[in-house]
Amino acid sequence: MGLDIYYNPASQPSRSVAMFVKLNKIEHNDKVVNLFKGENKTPEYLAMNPSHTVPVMNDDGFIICQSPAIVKYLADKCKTADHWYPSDLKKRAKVNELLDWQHTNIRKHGSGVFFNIKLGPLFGLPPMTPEQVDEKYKELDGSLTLIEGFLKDQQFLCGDEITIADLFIANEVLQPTMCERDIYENHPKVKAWMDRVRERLNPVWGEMVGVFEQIVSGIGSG
Ligand SMILES: N[C@@H](CCC(=O)N[C@@H](CS)C(=O)NCC(=O)O)C(=O)O
Repeated sequence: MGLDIYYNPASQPSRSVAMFVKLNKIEHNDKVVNLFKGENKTPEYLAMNPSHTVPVMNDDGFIICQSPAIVKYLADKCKTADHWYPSDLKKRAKVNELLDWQHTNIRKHGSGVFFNIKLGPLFGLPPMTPEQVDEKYKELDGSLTLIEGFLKDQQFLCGDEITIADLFIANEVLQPTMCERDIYENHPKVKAWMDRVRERLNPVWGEMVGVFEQIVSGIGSG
């Protein structure tokens, strides 16, 4: 028993949870779930999470299946450094605001580029038309412009200290950087912020992103 973290390094919310426990040295059991092999659809997994998504946390039988809820629970339970998920009511509300935003905005638009343009062809899907590709990048561009606005002149999204909002949003921004176009061209602040996040979270960031890159390079190669 103990704390089981079910995740897959190719999933953005999974990486955020897995990175958080590693960064904070929270004792846990890594349970990597292979989505390609349907390990998220076994009766045992579905009994934990009928929505068959990763990540899932099972803390001695207490199960949570949404990534931000997992990280907030662990931050409070393990009393991680206050900057991650501040106890100050207003600072915490700002972090929550960005976590809610990322789920329906940058997550949607970053995935829109990464899945349709990078992964689709690797899975044998027909290529998108140039107009469709432009449209996906335009949507992503809108999200990146909003992130530039959130950053203002701060080091991180909620101020000069890193929070769990940076962790989740950086994992979403990462994926479309693996496609052909330079998504930072008109967003130098986002690039500088991503560099800071990587620097702040290494070596954990680099290790997990490395595993993710290996998974992507293996797709479509038989
Ligand atoms: N809102 C969920 C999203 C989880 C999610 O969509 N996970 C994807 C991978 S990024 C997944 O497990 N997909 C497999 C499936 O839906 O069967 C969270 O934040 O935990």
